[in-house]
Amino acid sequence: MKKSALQIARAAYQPKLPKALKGSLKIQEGAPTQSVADQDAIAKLFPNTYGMPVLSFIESNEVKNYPAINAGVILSGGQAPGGHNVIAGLFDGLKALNKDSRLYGFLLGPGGLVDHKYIELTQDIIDEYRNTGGFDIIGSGRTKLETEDQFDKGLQIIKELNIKALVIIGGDDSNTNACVLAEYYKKNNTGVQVIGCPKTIDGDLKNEMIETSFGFDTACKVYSEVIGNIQRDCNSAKKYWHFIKLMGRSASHIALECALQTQPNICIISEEVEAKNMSLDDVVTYIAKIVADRAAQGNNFGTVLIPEGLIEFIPAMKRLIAELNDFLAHNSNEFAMIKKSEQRNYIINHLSSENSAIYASLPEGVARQLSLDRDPHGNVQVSLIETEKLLSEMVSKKLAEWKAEGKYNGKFAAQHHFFGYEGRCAAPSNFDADYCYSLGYTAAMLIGEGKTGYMSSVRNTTKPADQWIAGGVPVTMMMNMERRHGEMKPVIQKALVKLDGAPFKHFVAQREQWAKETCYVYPGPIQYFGPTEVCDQPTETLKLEQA
Ligand code: FBP
Repeated sequence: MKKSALQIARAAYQPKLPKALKGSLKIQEGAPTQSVADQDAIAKLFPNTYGMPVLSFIESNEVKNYPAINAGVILSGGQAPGGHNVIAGLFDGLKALNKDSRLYGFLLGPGGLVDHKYIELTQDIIDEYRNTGGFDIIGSGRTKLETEDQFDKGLQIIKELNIKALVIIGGDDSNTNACVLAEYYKKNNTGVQVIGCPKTIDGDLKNEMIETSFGFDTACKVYSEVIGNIQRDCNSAKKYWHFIKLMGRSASHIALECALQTQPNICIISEEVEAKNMSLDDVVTYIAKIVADRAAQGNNFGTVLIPEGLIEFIPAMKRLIAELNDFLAHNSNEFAMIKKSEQRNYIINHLSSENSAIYASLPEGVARQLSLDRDPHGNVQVSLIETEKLLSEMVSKKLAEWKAEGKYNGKFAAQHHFFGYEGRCAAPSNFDADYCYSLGYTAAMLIGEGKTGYMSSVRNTTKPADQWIAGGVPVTMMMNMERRHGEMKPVIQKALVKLDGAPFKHFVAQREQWAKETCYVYPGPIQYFGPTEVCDQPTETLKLEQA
């Protein structure tokens, strides 16, 4: 493989570890835990893994002898920068426990476990991938690991390879499944441990014990670099409004973080739209008003950040999607028989009158996305909906009406962008390189200590890495019951943007000024070498949350 100069130099980077992971360690146990909600239901569904304590690793003088351990690793779901370092940390941690330990990687996601597709990850392979972006070391996939048949098929290969523990690197849905698997393997006395690692650029797998999911830092820095570049272009030519959709399936953490880094003229936060019960027209009016006010000052240019999940947060749309989800889950066979050209009418004729009217009013492409495509976890594939175009077209229409009424006298020309995939496999920032390596190393230590049903956790992350606190959090602690595919299921509670949280409040305090004036910030590209204040900064979100 031909390597770039940066790749070659970056391979030598030694990720920083928390102090406790640098030598012998011991476990400090916290008090028994409870799930975030629905305690009785979750306790009943997870009798073997519910209520375990939070664990922290601390330094120790005691030298322990660990047996050689064979472990398996799976990358699940969307790519996120740093996945390779989780695997490198896991590998180095297992070897530190016992040099004869071995690591197997299941190929292309959870499906690799079920279909018995794997490779052994040797020192040479691991060294090729240290500090690189991507998940290509073993590939990723979105197969949902949920049936006992799948668990049993997995167990066959686990036994064949003498694997003692499985590490699942994934988002909220994948870690939910990891927890179900841990419970199943424990209930059946298989002796197989399951450990999760918090991954997703979306930043929505976080709570009081998981400060951030890995990949969020790098992805936001990549998007902020290009938003900054666009803003400089925009401020130079002064003739376009740029509508920029940002990835993040549900929560608006990415949009908010990028806004904090770049100070755009407008940033929509889906959670606020929902809380204020705004309609699509309200969102359009809000944007159009700022465009018109800037035009009155002679500024016919600006930037709008739009979270990709917006559509699902507009209350009327949310009600429509909820009914559609239930309807499609219960009538999937009949629906599959309907001709493609008839599907839209079929849905219009079967929904309640309010939802039917909203559905019928949507542009063809948006309607098709809402009704047809779901990922294996039942999510609407919002990254395929062109919300940035939908909004700019509606803003343009509204401005034309205002012009006719004499309320607006500017020029409106729009450019559209979607930043998503280009941020998911970037070479991890120093923060993600260190954080991921520490998460993987921690997972190895949890395995060494015989734990199962835990998520690897590294806290105190706004401090230097030396002071980070490594340990484990019971996955059941993060769970609640939610309606999925028309049924109540135990799932890890998704962390949405908190409207009373410091990052959002900080944004609100400044957004009027950013809308009126031109206060753009240009963060520039991620720096891997140089002074700490340039290379090692965590996200603004993390800094504000931990302040
Ligand atoms: P994960 O939750 O699996 O990390 O994936 C997140 C994400 O990148 C979303 O931001 C985006 O909506 C989605 O994946 C896109 O999925 P796909 O890669 O299947 O197109």
